[in-house]
Amino acid sequence: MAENCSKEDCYPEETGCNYEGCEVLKDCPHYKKTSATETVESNEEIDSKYFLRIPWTGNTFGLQDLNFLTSTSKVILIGITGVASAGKTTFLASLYCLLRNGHKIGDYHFSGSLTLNGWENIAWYLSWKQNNNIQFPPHTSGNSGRVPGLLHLSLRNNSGEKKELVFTDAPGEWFDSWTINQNDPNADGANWIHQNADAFFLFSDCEMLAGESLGKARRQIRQVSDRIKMGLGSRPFGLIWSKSDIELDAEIVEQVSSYVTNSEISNYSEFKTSVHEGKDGVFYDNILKSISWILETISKQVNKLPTVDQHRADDMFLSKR
Ligand SMILES: Nc1nc2c(ncn2[C@@H]2O[C@H](COP(=O)(O)OP(=O)(O)OP(=O)(O)O)[C@@H](O)[C@H]2O)c(=O)[nH]1
Ligand SMILES: [Mg+2]
Repeated sequence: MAENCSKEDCYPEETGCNYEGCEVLKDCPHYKKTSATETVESNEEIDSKYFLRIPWTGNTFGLQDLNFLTSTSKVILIGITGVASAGKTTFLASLYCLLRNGHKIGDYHFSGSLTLNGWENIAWYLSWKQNNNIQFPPHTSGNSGRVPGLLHLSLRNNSGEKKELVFTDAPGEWFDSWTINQNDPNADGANWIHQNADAFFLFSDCEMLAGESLGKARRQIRQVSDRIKMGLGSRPFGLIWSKSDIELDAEIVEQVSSYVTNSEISNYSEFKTSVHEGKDGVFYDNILKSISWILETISKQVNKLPTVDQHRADDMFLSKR
């Protein structure tokens, strides 16, 4: 239920009334009238006189919006996981800035997004430097419910093949709760990602691992990786060494990496990334390579067509035995 509608899957403030198609919300039988919504209602009335509602706001998707997309296209949902402050949102914002500057993911280039506002909201911070210091997006808020904010990207290659990607931008607290107790209501969002994602990135925070909270950071990464590996199947699982501009002891890298891979993972890879480009742009390259790796791995997983026996190769109409 969004805001003031009594229907669970209706988000009138975001996408318009889903059930009755009401343009003036106060006419809708499902819309709850509270004193706090009086102002919204009168604004709605004025708005509806002059403006038409459109379904796309360009904001970060919710579940209802995802339905619109998945009903028409095959979508690859990429679960971005990791504890609070691990660098998840900054990674997404950096990816968007790279695409905005014309960089490609393998041979795919940016061809649109239904959540441009959502991307711009997080990338905006990286786009401004104060005294030559990068500004970071704010902490992702934990009260956004059971489903994470979803950011959409359309990619296209030179042969015209299209890929629709959706990234989850979830608060780290969800994964903290998830590692402690899967049935905790605060872990609902993390469970949703685990069930629905086609691929995962786990963020391993070099800053935390290099600092005083090494023990805690290492434990948290291990715990989230254990959860992800449960029922992972052949879904790609990438370990992102986020904030790789901060040097990490080789021994710690080895400890974390060997723990994550202590049981077999069918599709596993690691990438060192950062909001800083690194030597010869290596960290930016790795952001793009990580997504490319997911696309390649998933596209290899299509079933091979069985060969059909032919009665006579020279006569296609006699192809049945
Ligand atoms: N040195 C360095 N610091 C970074 C980098 N990326 C993020 N940070 C720092 O880490 C903080 C947290 O980054 P976020 O991207 O908000 O982390 P998050 O995982 O989205 O955090 P939650 O939304 O709280 O779950 C930022 O405010 C920066 O201070 C990086 O590449 N290098
Ligand atoms: Mg965040």
